[in-house]
Amino acid sequence: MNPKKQHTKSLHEIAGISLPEIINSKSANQVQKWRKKQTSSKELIDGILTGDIAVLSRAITLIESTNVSHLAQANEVITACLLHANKSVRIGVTGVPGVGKSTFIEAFGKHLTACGKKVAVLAVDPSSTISHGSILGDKTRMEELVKDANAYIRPSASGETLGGVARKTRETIILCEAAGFDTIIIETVGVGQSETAVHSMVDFFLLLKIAGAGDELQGIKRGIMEMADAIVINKADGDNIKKANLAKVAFNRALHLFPAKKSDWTPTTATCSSITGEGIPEVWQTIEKFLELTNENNSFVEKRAEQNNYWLLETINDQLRSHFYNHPEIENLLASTQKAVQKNEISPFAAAQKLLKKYFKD
Ligand SMILES: Nc1nc2c(ncn2[C@@H]2O[C@H](COP(=O)(O)OP(=O)(O)OP(=O)(O)O)[C@@H](O)[C@H]2O)c(=O)[nH]1
Ligand SMILES: [Mg+2]
Repeated sequence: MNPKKQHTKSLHEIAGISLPEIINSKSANQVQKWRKKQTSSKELIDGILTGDIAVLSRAITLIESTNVSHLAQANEVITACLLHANKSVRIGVTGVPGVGKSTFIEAFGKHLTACGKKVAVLAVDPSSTISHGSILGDKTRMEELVKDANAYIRPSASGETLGGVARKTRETIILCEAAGFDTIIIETVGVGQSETAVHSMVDFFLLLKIAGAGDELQGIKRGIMEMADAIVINKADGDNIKKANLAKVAFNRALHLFPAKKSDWTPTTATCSSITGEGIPEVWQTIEKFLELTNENNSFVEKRAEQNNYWLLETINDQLRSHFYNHPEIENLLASTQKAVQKNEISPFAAAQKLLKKYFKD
């Protein structure tokens, strides 16, 4: 800072409460500025709407916070952003660990930004809810996309429950859309309940597979295939191309056995290589066709409305459940009641009734 300016400034300081010399006034100013930013919803909202990535990240951190005092502000920001969201396509990418989801998203994301799109990549990672880690490692798999000015990558939120993590991701989608991202990609690992959660927050659900030894249909959960709008066989490169094409035919045949989708969309199958980039533009063409159809027959907006309703009920269920289990008296009684039920001293129904009565009385 200009010493002269500093001198003048100090003239206005009230004697006795000036900053100790040991504090660097520049960093003190920065901290003050940052604190101020943290508390102002307006600044967060304005920053998001102008596409300021640093502000967007700060707002997402606020959403992810478990501090109850942040909840009201988070809700204020989300509500303001809602008006500006929804002008996007949300794509879910799932598949077993190692199938190449992150590598695919890197290639696909680069293709999209080259087409002039703004891409946000989020994740719902059930393992991070347990380990409290996040799939930060993915950022290293998305080396190119991380550097892309038109892409934003946010690792999975950690949390107590999948429901909680999913809710945060859904709210993060809204903020990203308000910040001008028109394509939202959500990666989730193909195990457990996370697919259902992701399926209910995206417009298009993409299942990644790799070719096996002709037994690809085995071990694949019916529910996941039923959710898929497209099955893409990844790693169709080198010696794998022939096997990938065979797998594609097998999946295509299997897909026809499922009932037609509400949207009238017929799920497609394709092959691609996330390493060579072969087949990647075609995946986007498929999604464009999907958007054309679902916008024409209105199923796009209908599905989003249904999803909103689903998340309303999900959130209520989630919060009621956690309020019940975190109730101090219930916490105390639950263990002894469980023991009594196990020993057949009381029926599960009668025991549940007793606990619920206790809960509702308080
Ligand atoms: N040959 C080939 N290898 C690929 C392709 N896509 C991904 N891989 C490799 O497969 C491995 C796993 O890829 P990831 O992108 O990390 O897979 P993932 O599905 O995101 O894995 P998780 O996040 O652990 O669930 C990496 O070594 C990639 O280099 C591809 O199209 N062709
Ligand atoms: Mg990954």
